[in-house]
Amino acid sequence: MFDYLQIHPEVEDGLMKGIPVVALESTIISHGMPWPRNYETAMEVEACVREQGAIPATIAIINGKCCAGINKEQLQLLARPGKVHKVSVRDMPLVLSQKSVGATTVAATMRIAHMAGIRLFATGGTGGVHRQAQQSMDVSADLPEMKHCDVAVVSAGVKSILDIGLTLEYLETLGIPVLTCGQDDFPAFYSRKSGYRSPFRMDEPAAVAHLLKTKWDCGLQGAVLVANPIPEEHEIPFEEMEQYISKALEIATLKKISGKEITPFLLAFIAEETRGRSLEANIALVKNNARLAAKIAMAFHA
Ligand code: PSU
Ligand code: MN
Repeated sequence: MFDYLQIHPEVEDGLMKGIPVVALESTIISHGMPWPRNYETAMEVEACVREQGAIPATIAIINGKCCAGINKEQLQLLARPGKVHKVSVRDMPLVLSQKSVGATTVAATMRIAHMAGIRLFATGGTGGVHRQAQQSMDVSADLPEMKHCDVAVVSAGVKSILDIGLTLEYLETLGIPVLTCGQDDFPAFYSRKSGYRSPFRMDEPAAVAHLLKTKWDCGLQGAVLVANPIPEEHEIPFEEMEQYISKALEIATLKKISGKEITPFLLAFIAEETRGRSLEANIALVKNNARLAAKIAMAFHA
């Protein structure tokens, strides 16, 4: 396994000395945002982690290695338009063996963070159970992967392009604790409220860190999902988002878009429909999540 893992020297040094490290995903850079905002955002997100005293480790697959921590040139390679694969766990062996460039989803990022011994991971939104999954069976590999990785995932909840209720059910089945910070409702990415109550609420980073230690110390393997609502000033109301989302889903059905293409298609369509407002919201919430993940990481290592 270690032949395929390349830990950036700063990250490795941090892990050895017990300095908190926060993993960051790269699909959001390559397939979730347009150039050059994606590159600028990735740099700003890393800076948010550093401001709290932690080390950022952006994760991707480059030149046959699972990289935990990358340099600016590698970040540019992922951000510039070009042939970058969207890599979930299924795609890892292919992209590794062909030595092509891969941006990792939540599932693959979690797995690589787990391999490297990184316990905290910040993203925008995780994948989940899609609407109409009863027919399509479209459930993101992000969910089952949570069973295998001892990593806490900080996200702004899940978008209502998914079925939020079914996603929470699936997480319960997997035995994944879901905590929301600062409110009782589970958040819906662009919107603070989803209409679904969060299974647990935990407001203090130190309390979350204590829960993580407790879970892993007593041998309960797997992830914890920490939901962090988007800051109020960047929120787009749920009802308003719902219009764009229904339209996006209708067009995706008409165009017969499926499989790994569906999430990037919906994200790009919604960004266009909202004339960039959704992109600004997305950037704000990712930074907010990076800060919270770093705070939890600091408390975890205190
Ligand atoms: N949801 C978002 N933004 C994203 C993604 C999901 O709100 O950028 C990306 C993440 O990388 C996530 C992936 O892991 O899409 C899930 O894709 P799929 O549904 O194909 O598993
Ligand atoms: Mn899918």
